[in-house]
Amino acid sequence: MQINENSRISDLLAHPVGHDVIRKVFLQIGKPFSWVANPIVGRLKLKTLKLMAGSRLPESFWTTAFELFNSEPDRPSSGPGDGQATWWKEAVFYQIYPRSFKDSNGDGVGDLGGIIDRLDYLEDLGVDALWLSPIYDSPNDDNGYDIRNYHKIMEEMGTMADFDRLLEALHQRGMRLIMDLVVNHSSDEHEWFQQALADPDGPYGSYYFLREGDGQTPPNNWVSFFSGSAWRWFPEQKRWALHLFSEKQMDLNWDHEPLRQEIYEMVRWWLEKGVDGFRLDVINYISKQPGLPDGDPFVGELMQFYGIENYYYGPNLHRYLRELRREAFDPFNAFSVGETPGIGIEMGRLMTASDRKELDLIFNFDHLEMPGEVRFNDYVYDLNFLKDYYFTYHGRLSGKDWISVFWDNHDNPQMLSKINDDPRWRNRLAKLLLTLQLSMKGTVFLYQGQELGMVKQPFEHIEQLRDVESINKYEELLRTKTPTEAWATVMCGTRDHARVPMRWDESALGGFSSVEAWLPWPASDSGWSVREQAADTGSVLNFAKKMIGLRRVETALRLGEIVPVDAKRDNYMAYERRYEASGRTVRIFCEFNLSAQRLPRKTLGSMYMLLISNIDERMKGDPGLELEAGLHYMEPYEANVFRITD
Ligand code: ISL
Ligand code: CA
Repeated sequence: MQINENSRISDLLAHPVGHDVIRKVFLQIGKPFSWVANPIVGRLKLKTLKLMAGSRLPESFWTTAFELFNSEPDRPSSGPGDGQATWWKEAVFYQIYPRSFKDSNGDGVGDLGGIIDRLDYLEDLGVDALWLSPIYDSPNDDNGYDIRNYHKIMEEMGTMADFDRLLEALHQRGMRLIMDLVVNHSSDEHEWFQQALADPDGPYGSYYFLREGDGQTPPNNWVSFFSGSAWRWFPEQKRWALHLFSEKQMDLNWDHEPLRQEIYEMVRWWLEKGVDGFRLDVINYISKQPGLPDGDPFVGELMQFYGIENYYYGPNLHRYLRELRREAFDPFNAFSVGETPGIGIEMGRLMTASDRKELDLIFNFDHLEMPGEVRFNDYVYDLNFLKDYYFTYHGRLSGKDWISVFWDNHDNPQMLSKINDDPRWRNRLAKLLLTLQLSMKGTVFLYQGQELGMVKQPFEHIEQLRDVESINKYEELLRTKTPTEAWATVMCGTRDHARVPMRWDESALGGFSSVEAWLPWPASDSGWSVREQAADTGSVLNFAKKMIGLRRVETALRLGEIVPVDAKRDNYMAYERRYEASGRTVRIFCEFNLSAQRLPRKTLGSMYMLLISNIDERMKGDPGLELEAGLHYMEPYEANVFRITD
């Protein structure tokens, strides 16, 4: 069914793209989605809505929206899954940002040798698989997300021999490795782009988006995620080149068949080496609207990035993903997780349902900021929102769907700091977050430092930052704001919070390197290093190990159904994980106080056996008895996991 002016809001919400776009718009403007989801509003026709919105939503917006909705004829599949066991559904992944993990040769930059040195640590932590942020040859304009040579290891990271050693060592330990695949763009220093510049009308010219011009007006109004126009002018060639990210990250033209074939061949080359899969950088951006039309200004203002509706769910996206899987991933039975900014629940299902043969998983980002907020805003994150996100998400999935569970990575300040930066709660809240993540249904992706309760950094001025996004953003803000205001904004959202080195010990250089790191910590953080925490039974690190271990032994935590309990209750989150095995149901009960206040609660009976708690006293003595004796409240940020016996 086509979506048009005569469609009702309920028709729109039944449409995967319609549903996700409307949900996104409500997130963006900070209004509750329940407003449109209500049946009375649902009966309204879109033309009524159009009338009500009047000039606030220009005609061009409606044209853009209808085109986007109607570009998707498919509906997410329903019904049970194929019941096949797959390692990646049960795995705990650990993301390493190699520059900041461990330096092995004293140049201040983390490297492959450093990761090899710390494999015992990772194995002991209990993680099953590593994801490495890019380690390929790169001029490092965006720390390796600008690749110059896909077949070579970045000099700072080591050699191909080091890589082979790492892969072998991991496999010997029964662990797996996935690489970062950055193929929406390449570095401007990549040979393909150099060839394209040498002869823009030759074979490599079509590998990119090159457009003739006068150097004054870019071909369209699209903007870069790293500030300014998305077009860079090359005076010698008299051409513009498209770059959605930094001006050294040139977008590749996936509509050009030879380019796609080169990419598939490169992916096969790595899979032949034995890597177990890939995380695919901004993979939903690879198919651009033909003709690269201007972005709608209304959408541009709303989403903060002009042009985005022309490439975040492009016309050939599904086709290219299927081709990539068929040509490269499937022959090796390799795993894929797509990084997909802007993709909502239903569109995500269309990219990952097991019968669609596209990706295995995606990263949906809708939970990382509260409604109406962006990463650079100063606000407090409310865990009730995270609760609603997961309950809603799980409520919409079928047996063919599976999701990723994450909230920290190299692009985002730590969730822990966004929720409550009072040092009093750091230990307990870090443990709550680990308990929640590791008892949630879905594939867990931990980011380095989460197991230590790492937090945002007290950077003081822009010279301390290295990230191209932060530096460009600061420059851009200075045009309209004072330096103090500009700094305050950058400080809230800078990706460098997540990129400072791991602290291995309490020494000044943190045991990371023998010299000052490429991105030093602005302050010391006594008590929170790996060495200090390893020696402390109450540490976040030891808790993380226990919780990962619990997930490993409790099948219900990995594969069980998730059943929300008292879902409407504010500041309280609880669910059961249920798993049928040999005729009986294993039931695990997880409960969380989402606030910094005590929370009254009903006494749990003796059939609740405590498995883990972030309140040490709860774990002493006979947990069953103590709970029966009357536990009428939960402590601030308390998190418990019980087995329900009968
Ligand atoms: O920058 C954004 C908007 O503010 C993000 O939504 C962005 O699209 C997303 O973070 C993309 O990230 C990935 O690709 C980038 C790289 O800099 C990031 O580190 C990587 O995770 C370009 O390759
Ligand atoms: Ca090094």
